[in-house]
Amino acid sequence: MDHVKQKLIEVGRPKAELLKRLIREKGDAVIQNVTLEQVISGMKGMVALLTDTSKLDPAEGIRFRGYSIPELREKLPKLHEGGEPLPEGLFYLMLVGEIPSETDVDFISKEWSRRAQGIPQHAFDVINALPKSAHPMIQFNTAILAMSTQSHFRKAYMDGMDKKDYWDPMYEGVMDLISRLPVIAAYIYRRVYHDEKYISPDPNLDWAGNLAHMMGFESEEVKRLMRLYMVLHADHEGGNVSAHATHLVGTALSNPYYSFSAGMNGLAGPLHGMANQEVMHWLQRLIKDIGTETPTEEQIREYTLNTLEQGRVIPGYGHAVLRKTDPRFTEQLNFANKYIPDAPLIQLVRKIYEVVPGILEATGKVKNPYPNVDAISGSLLYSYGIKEFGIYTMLFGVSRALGVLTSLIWDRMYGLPLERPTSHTLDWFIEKTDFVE
Ligand code: CMX
Repeated sequence: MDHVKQKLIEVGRPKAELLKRLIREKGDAVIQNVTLEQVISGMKGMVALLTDTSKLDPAEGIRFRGYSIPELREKLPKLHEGGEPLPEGLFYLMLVGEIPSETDVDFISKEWSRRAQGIPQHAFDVINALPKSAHPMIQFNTAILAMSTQSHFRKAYMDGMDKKDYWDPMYEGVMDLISRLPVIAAYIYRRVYHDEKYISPDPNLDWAGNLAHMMGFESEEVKRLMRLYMVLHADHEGGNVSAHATHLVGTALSNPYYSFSAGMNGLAGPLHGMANQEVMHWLQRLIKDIGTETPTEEQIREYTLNTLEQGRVIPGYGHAVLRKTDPRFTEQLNFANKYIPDAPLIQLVRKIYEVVPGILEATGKVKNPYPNVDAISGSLLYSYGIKEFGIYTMLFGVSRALGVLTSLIWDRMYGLPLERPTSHTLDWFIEKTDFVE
């Protein structure tokens, strides 16, 4: 058994016992009252899930196992002095709750590199069967489902495995799946945008560096950007659409491929991960309509108001939980300010940041007028030469696997049951609230 798995057992078994005791002794404790508005407005703020990997504070932003993003950038192992942390280290942290050593990170890098070689040929065949014009998220998700023929979990279930051991084949499947996503994503990228000129993985590279390499970007700068991107998008507690969908489907004991695929279908929505592509369309139209890459604040104001008047949202702004600027936006802006301060799109992003929050605030209804992670991520990728917007959500998906699949292992470690909330008709809500029509 590998040492990461061994560590997971040491940490996981006592916690699973603790949870059982907690339910036994405190199962009838009331933890929250729920209002009608909460139910109907997307269950915002309703406590409904157990997720250990990360926690989102509305005012402070995300913490991964208690560590803020600046703390992660300081403490997680890096390949180079002053470089970005390796996503492998964040995965370890989310999985076992401790900052990994360089040896741990090196082990995961090598393990993922080894497992990535096992992608079945039919995963590539199903991608090739789709038209190149199919959105990369369609191709990505189709390949994810196709790879589920190799599910350890399904096999172990059919073999009659004891349910307290479900986490084990889940771990194996998750390690396989995460290892293979960069290969699949790079394959789709090269297929759609680079005449099917594929680049083989380099077993000596780290997970994110290898993704950049297989996409055709050899510079250390792009690899550094890819490490940052993969760390920043990895997890955002349990209630966001991609995490919640992955978890929900997993509670039916669906294998990690089915579960993650559900999450990726959610990520492909424009209010969630696809917002990074929407932002680029919005910026592109803004530049075209105004006729310059350097519009004035007044021109941005007018353009923004015009978008709102058409009943559309300003992509990259707002959040269901956060009530301040997303620290993932700030980290990316800091990165851009350090390495590419004069890039035209970065200058535009900065200017928009000065104008849009005031306008959204003035509507009186937008609860968070500030930018989220998607307001800058595409501009950053674009400025480094990754200009094909269509793959931005897929890159988000590769990263999001780290968090949601780690949670899936923990769901089985905890033995969480089938999720099955109750629904009611409109008449029921009317009656329940003594509403007079
Ligand atoms: N532009 C215009 N209107 C916005 C807005 C924005 N950026 N953000 C919120 N609003 C509107 C909502 O549409 C809603 O309007 P109605 O009452 O007319 O329906 C109102 O303000 C209240 O919404 P809210 O409570 O502030 O926001 P929600 O929790 O309902 O939605 C989110 C959150 C992210 C879907 C929303 O802010 C949005 O649509 N933003 C733009 C899309 C985006 O950037 N999504 C990416 C989020 C991060 C991620 O998951 O990747």
